[in-house]
Amino acid sequence: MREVIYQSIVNRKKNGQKSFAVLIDPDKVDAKKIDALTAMALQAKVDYLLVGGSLVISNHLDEVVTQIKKNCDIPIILFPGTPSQVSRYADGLLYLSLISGRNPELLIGQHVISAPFVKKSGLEIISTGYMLIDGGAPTTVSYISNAIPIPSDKNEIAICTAMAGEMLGMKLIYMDAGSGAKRAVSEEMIAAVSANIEVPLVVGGGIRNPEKAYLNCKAGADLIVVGNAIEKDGLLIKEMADAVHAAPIKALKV
Ligand code: 1GP
Repeated sequence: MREVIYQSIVNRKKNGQKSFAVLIDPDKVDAKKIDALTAMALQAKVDYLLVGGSLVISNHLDEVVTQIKKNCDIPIILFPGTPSQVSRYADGLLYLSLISGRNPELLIGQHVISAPFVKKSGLEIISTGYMLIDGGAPTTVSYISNAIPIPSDKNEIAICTAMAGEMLGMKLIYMDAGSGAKRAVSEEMIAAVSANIEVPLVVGGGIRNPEKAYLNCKAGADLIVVGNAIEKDGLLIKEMADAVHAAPIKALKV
């Protein structure tokens, strides 16, 4: 199986470079908006574009992906909230298992049903241990997943969950406070988890300013994902990307 995107994430981590991804929700964009977003993303040297949402209502995922492709060569990684969110026009797909929850459907059930379809897509599949962290209020993903997020101050639970995910063979660990979270994942929790795993650590949910993106990287995040804040203010793309790319290599020791 291809590992181009994954290897690029790993290599960037090895070289001490932090990565920045913009999350595009297909429900919230049209062709004009995509053109503007991709132009800004190229200019800001965004590393990856994630496409997906917990509840995609519109039925134009293929159009969104091809429209992005028309304008730019930034790798497109699907971040599916449901098994139907697969487009063969993308480059890769985060194959998410909600390891922080105890809902068997999201741990393995939906994967069994969608496996033949996902495999046939030809996309680079990146096995990802997805951990939902309490962000201060219910988010779409916490409601839809019917799973209790990890309490935001329970660093030990987060550490053990991430370690288990890594030992089960997951190639990325993604800590998410949920899109539009009131409170982003704390730097303390990021540092604690990052000190205990070797695979790249993705962090997202409720990151609203470049300072927080920078501090998350300094604490040990390898890939920062921002959606909402950028939907509200496109100019943040460059500031966020610069902050992430300027972050130091060494994780804080806890
Ligand atoms: C959500 O991590 C992503 O799954 C991004 O969250 O939209 O709050 O930036 P925001």
